[in-house]
Amino acid sequence: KKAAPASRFSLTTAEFKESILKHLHSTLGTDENKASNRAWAEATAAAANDFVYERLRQTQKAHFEADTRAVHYLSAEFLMGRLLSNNLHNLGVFEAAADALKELGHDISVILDEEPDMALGNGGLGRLAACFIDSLATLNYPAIGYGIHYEHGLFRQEFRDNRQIERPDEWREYGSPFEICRPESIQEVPLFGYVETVFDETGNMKKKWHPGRVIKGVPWDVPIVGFGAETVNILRLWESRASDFFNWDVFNAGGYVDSQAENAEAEAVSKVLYPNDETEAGKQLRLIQQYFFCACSLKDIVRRYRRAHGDDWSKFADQNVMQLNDTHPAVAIPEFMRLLVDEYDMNWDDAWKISRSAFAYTNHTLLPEALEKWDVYLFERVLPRHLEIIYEINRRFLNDEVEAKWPGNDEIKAKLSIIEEGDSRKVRMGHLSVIGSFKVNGVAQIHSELVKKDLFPEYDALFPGKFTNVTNGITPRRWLKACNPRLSALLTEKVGEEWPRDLELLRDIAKYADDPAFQKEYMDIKLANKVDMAATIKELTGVEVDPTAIFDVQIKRLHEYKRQQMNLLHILALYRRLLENPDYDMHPRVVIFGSKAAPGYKLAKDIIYGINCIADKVNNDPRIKGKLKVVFLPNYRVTIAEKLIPAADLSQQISLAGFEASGTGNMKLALNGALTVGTLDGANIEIAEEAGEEHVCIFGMNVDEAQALKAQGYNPWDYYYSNPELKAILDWLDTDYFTPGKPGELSSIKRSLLDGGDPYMALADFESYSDAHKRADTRFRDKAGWARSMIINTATMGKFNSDRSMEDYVRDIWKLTKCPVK
Ligand code: 26R
Repeated sequence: KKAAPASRFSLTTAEFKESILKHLHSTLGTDENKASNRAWAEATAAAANDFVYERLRQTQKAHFEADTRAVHYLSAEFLMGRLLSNNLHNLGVFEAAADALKELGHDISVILDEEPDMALGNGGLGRLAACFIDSLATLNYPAIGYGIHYEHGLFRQEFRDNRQIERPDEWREYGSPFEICRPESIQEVPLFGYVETVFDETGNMKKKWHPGRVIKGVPWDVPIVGFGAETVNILRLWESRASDFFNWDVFNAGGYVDSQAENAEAEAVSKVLYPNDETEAGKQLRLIQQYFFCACSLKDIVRRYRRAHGDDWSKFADQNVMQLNDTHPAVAIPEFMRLLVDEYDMNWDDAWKISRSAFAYTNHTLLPEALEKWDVYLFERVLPRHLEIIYEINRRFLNDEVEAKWPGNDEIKAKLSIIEEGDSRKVRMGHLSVIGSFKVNGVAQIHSELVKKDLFPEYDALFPGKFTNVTNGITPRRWLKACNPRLSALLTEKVGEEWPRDLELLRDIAKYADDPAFQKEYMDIKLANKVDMAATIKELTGVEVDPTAIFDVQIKRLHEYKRQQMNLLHILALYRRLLENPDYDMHPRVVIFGSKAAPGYKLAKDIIYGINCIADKVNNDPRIKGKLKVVFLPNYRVTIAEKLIPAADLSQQISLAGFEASGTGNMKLALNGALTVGTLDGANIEIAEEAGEEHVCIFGMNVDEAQALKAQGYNPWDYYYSNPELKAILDWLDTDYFTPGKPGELSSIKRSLLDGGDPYMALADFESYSDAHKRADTRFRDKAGWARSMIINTATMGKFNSDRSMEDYVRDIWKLTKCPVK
């Protein structure tokens, strides 16, 4: 049997089988009679790598020879998930591998389950970076992802007595077949110390940084296989180590033990991913992490440029663009200036011109607490020369550009300054990023408007045309083809096999939206996915759920602005209605959560606890006859998302309008057929536009209404006193109904919504939210109407292909040309 036709490798099952066995013997050093599942997985990965490395070599050769412009995607996070299944799909050999393993007596899904997730990211921003590098490789663009080789990715979540506890993630405890160490490209990174002013032979003033420490960055390359495997790009992740160079003195002084302590300190830099999502911690180690990977990456980029162009810097910005994934890598801007001015003796104006033509910045959040600011004293201690450079960037910006536009206006200067004055002076990384970039983009239409209107209005006036939008996207390879094989087969049968590249082709299935035979096929697939998911739920939580119930899904990081607490209130409302009237007219429903809370975010953890306690009560209450179930899946991650998304009926996207920059889970769920219950926020607006309002359940205040209510003075108590159901369920939280013998354990949730002022106005939107769920329930029971809506959702999500996002970036920002690889 031949492999799937998408493959450039015409490979028979027998050949693949032979290759797996060969690697089992000669790469893994084991034998088919005693090999563990893990060994089989590694042998399969090694067999795939034979193809991956060959295409990697060809790609690097083509890029070197063409010497084309490339994008460098700088991101502190890449949330890759598992790689083996994805690589097999993109190589076009998934079927061959499955058949080969089967003949060897193994089920490929069991073997694939051996692989831990590569969870080097928190959520949306990190997963976006992973989708983007998939698309860039698929579209044959020269691109490198640069990031941090965290030893521990996002923590593993467990529940103890219904509360979240965090355990270390061990994704590479016993090595990984998906990365290649490149010691030949190690970089040195200076830190701390002081700056000396010196004068050269011609009397020019120069700054000399005497670092207090040097650590080294070791690059690990993860091959990124484009769909069809024409291009294989790389993701280069830097691991920190003690510098041999630096440790030499210590060794000579006989300080063997001290040198071990130095090793541990240096290794701490890339040891663990900060699990904060949307709240800035301001820790020294985090700033060092950011500087560490930017410094390594820039030196790598400069080395590659100089290999081709020597001392001629005139083409640097023609050959290179550096995209900043949020402000986390913003320190790359002063680092690049330092390289040019201090190390390559360029004058400031020329250096600034090159730098400002080479950086672009993506903003992912408007939340004030997520906008990075560093204390000046901390910055000065860690990066003394960079602080000077930032001051100089700022001085010139304020004196030349701001002064020219608003002469003598000190108020505006204070507002636009990179330095925030006050009790403690701070470096504003967002301002630095805007000033130092040639383009700034938001991640969905409305978000990009708000970036201009509310976050950076004066910058928009000062730099017309700098601000732009690129709506996010998701890779249809992972988020439909690989994760939903049943639906994928049906789609391929109807529209052919090109849809994973050109998702717009799925529009064609809209013509079957009213065809009863197609509706049945589509809904049978949804049901089969739900049956599988029900088994997974049972296995992970012990809860039995009915696959014919509505699967009502909210999966995302836990944050007040995302309003999981509003979902919790709705569960209580349904439960109460069922208790008051056992015949309450609703279709059985399973409310499913997947979410991690930042370890220091008390209220978020209380909300998880609350949902788990309510789940215990609801799931075991015979009075409601199984009509309502609540499931909180532990340790939500990419791999759980891949299982759950194909099984979802409802997609909850319920942030307060104006706060969710885009969302990308919303796109994945809609593509797999789920109907959005959502606010007019982020990309929900564009999803509703594409699918048509009648195929989504929109509720709540829009951005203007939410801003107006806030401005007019929002009082949550008004809603508490005017809505008796809402009052009853909030008061319920003060009792011990869900925490027997321990009243008050859920009170913090109520308090945050009343005394706490309900900052995300959940109570204001509650009634409209509850009505949206009633509409969803009614529509679900209209079998044909529901099938039609699901089909339309799948058919109309073409816009959210991350390939389209990449083409937008290429056209408006990066200006790349494709580099075909033989
Ligand atoms: C500063 C630090 C603590 C920090 C802040 C915020 C660390 C990480 C974050 C995560 C943010 C930036 C994030 O993931 N934002 C999400 O980006 C997605 C991709 O653009 C959006 O879809 C999503 O709406 C947004 O919340």
